[in-house]
Amino acid sequence: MSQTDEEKLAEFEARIARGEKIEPGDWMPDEYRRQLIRMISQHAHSEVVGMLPEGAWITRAPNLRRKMVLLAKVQDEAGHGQYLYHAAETLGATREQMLADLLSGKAKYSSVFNYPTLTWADNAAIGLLVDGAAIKNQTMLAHCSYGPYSRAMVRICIEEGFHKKQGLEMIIRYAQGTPVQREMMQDAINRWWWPSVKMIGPHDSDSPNTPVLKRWGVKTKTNDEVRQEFINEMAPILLELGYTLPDPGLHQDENGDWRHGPIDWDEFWQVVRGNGPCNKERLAARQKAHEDGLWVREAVAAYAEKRQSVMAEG
Ligand code: BYC
Repeated sequence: MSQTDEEKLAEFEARIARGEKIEPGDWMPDEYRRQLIRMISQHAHSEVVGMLPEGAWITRAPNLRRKMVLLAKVQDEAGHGQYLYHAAETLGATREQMLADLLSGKAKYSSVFNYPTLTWADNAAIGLLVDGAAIKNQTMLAHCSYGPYSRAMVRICIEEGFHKKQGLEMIIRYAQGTPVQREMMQDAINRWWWPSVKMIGPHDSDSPNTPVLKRWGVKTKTNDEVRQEFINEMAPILLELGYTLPDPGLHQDENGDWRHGPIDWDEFWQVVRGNGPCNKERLAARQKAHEDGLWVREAVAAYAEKRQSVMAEG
């Protein structure tokens, strides 16, 4: 006898409660599929757009070692985009549609990549703060209920760990460096602190997707919980190194948690809506890359067609 939708839902939720992974061919509620496609495709876009701010410094790295590290990091981000687009494809999303939505400006990607990288030290700040915030969120997502996303997150988190360490290494070096180096690093921290705090997502009271994502085991923590973990880790590291943070309200409470002051959410929503300092520049760069890559797509398609006809001829 075939199951009703209610029975299927009950079984789906029981599987999640038992800690089982949901796999691509399994029954899932339409809303679970929609939420995952939304989140995973936004995540993929963030990785690909996220290559741009640091990528701009590859030709200007201060030495060969730094250049090799940065090249490896940016290349990792391209790989993360690939895993994530594949994970979204397992849910029925097409690569063409996801890319069309990114290039037309319809799709969201992380707000944090819409700020400029003004000095070399910005790469250090991105490594520690942006990758650090991403890791807090992604370590949680590595335990998520959807198999392909959780497995992609395990590998991505390992690589992000290296990204964060290379950022921290530079931040430590500059703390011990000349006054000009320390000042350059402090300026980068001042500019990347709030975008990193905000990239974790709006306060729980303004986060419409969190309840359903928690119910179905995609998120296991709320945005504010992840943000608290991030600030608790970062504030002592940076203060210990002699840097300051651009938040006059930052303080440690009686439980040892580092509490932030008020967050300028209007600025965040402006960036999310496309009005940040670099939104237009980022989209233009992706559009140009897509146009420049047309001959590669055509060559791959022609090769595939030729191969198929040769195989058919026997
Ligand atoms: N930027 O209900 P909420 C990286 C949107 S890249 C823009 O809380 P949710 C790296 C949100 O989409 C890693 N939009 O949403 C790469 C929603 O709008 P829609 C980036 C944002 O999904 C290169 C609305 O606001 N990480 O590591 O429960 C170099 C309401 O929000 C943002 C990921 O993508 C934002 N920051 O929670 C270096 C992780 N925040 O879609 C590093 C995957 C929120 O309903 N994503 N919005 O129209 C997630 O974990 C979750 O989607 C979020 C938001 C925590 C980001």
